[in-house]
Amino acid sequence: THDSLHRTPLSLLGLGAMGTALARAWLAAGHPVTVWNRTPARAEALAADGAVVADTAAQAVTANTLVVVCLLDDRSVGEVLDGTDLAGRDLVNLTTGTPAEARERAERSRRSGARYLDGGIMAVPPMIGVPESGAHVFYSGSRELLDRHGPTLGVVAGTTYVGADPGFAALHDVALLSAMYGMFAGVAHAFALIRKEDIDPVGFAPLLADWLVAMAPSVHDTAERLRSGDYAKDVVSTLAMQVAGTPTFLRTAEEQGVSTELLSPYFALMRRRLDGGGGAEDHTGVVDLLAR
Ligand code: FVH
Repeated sequence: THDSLHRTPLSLLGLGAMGTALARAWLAAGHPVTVWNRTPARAEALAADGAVVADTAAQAVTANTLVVVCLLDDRSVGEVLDGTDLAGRDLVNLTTGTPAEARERAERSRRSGARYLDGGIMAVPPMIGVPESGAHVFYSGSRELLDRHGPTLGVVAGTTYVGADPGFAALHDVALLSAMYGMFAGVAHAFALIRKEDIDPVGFAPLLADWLVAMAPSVHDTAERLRSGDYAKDVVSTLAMQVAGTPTFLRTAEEQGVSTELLSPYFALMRRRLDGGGGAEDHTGVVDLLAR
C-alpha cells in the first residue's frame, strides 16, 4: 500500500500471545512485517493480514534491518538466534528476562555486529497498539537505536528509556511486576478474610481498590527517604505503632480461619527492624533488610 512505503519494515520472531498482538499492531499501522514462529500454524492468520512468513528464523533475520524478538524466555531467544546472521541488524529483544541475561544478550549481539536494545513490556496483549491503554515498554541499551526506531516501536506501546545499561529495562520490568505480586498477595489475603462472611466480594472490591489507590502515593515518600537516608523524619505511622498492631491482624486471620503465610514474612521483617532500633522510623528500613 502507499502507507507501507513510508513505514519501516521489520522482522518479528515469536508469535505467541504477545508476538501476535505486536504483529497485528504493526500491520494495522502499515508496516511491512516479516514473521517467523517455531510452530508455523500461528503465522497463518497474520499471513492473511499481509505478513510475509519466513520459513526459518535465519531468513527472517536476513529480511530486515530491524529485528524484534518476543519469545518465551532468554533460553528460547538463544536457541532461535543461534545460527542466524545478526551482522548489521538492529536487534530489539522484548522477551522477559533478567538484567544479567539482557547484558549477556547485548554483549553477544555486539560480538555478532548487531546493535541491541532490550525491552520490558508493561502491558498485556489486548493493550498493544491501543494508545489510551497506558501500555508502555521500558527500553535500555542503545539510545541511538531507540531514537532511530522510536516511531516504529511507539506504534505498539509507549517507549520509556531507562538507561544505556542493557540490564536496566529488565530490572525496571521485574521491579514493577514484583510490586504487583506484593499487591496481589495483599488482595488475596483481604478477600480470604471476608470470604466466609455475608460480604459480597463484588461490593467489597471498590473499597479495596480505592484503598490501594489511596496508599499508592506512599511509594514517593519511601523513595524520598531512601534518597535522604532519613527514615524517621516527619513519620506519621511509626514502625513501633505498626508492629504493635500486627497481633490484631494475626488474630483476625485466625478468627476468620485464614492462613497468615502471606502476611507473616512482612511482619517478621518489620519486627526485625524494630528490634534493630528502627521504632521511630516508618517501614522504609525493610528495604535495607532485604538487601543481601
Ligand atoms: N502475555 C503477557 O501477558 C505478558 C505481558 C508482558 C510481557 N510478557 C512476555 O512476553 C514474552 C512472550 O510472551 P507471550 O505471551 O507471547 O508467550 P506465549 O504465548 O507463551 O508464546 C511464547 C512464544 O515463544 C515461542 N517459543 C518458546 N520456546 C521456544 C523455543 N525453544 N524455540 C523457539 N520458539 C520458542 C513460542 O513458539 P511456539 O510454542 O508457538 O512454537 C511462542 O511463539 C515472554 O517473555 C513474556 O514473559 C508477556
